[in-house]
Amino acid sequence: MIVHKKLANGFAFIEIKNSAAEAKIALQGAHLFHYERVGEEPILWLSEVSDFEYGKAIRGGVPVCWPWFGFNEDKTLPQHGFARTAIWECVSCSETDENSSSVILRLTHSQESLKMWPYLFELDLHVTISDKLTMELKTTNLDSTPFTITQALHTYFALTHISDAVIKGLDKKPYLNALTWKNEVQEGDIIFNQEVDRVYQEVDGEITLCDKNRTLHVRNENSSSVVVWNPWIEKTKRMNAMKPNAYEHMLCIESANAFDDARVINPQKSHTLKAVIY
Ligand code: TA6
Repeated sequence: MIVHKKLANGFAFIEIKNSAAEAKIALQGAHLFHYERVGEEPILWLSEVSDFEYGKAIRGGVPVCWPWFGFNEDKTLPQHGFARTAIWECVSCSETDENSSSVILRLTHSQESLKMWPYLFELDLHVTISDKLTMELKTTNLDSTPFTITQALHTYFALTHISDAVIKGLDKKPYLNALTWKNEVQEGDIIFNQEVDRVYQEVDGEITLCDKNRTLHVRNENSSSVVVWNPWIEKTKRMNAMKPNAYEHMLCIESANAFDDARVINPQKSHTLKAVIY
């Protein structure tokens, strides 16, 4: 079942249900904000105090950071780009079988986007909902000149408690510590007892998130960078749409093309960032 719905304030989203899982995707930002496999707790974290109104990014789920990750050189432009607060169009909905549903949402250049980023583009997010969550973010250059993007599928995972969380698969990987702007190297598994904001590079394998009652895997394609973020106590207090204890129950593992992993896209060519969560 794939149904188009609206909240009382007109905020539009798509609700997907099949025999394997259910999901919800807002047209604003093509923002997947709910994914839950039958018989399990939700896999994506969603703030209890998230906004659901046009112009404000949903806090949680999978924000689409595009066409830049982090801050733009022009600091008047929104952090993590403009795609996540733009209104996308649903161009395809299909139910492959009783256990798998697929939607494609599209964003193309507009007068508004050209003021912030002077290129002609088509951006598609293809989401497949089954016992796996597959997201493919495809950028096509419709312009006559190459452009460079950085991007991320900024996935917020739901946790039983941050003290139980362990990330495996990044051992010995170099990372930029966004708290100190120093380059470091990961030693062993990642555990959490403080704010963590790291951009890992040279990532070429699967990442495993071990929680108390569940182990999840993230497999990326056409990406060699992964961002790991937990705001911990003090930064959570500074974040909008997060309750003070939110950091205890969320952890971001972001499938990215960020920093050194920026991608140049030539005219009429495409690049697809793919993430599979299972
Ligand atoms: O990906 C980590 C990060 O860049 C953090 O530094 C924090 O800013 C987070 O993204 C959330 O950013 P947002 O713009 O969604 O508030």
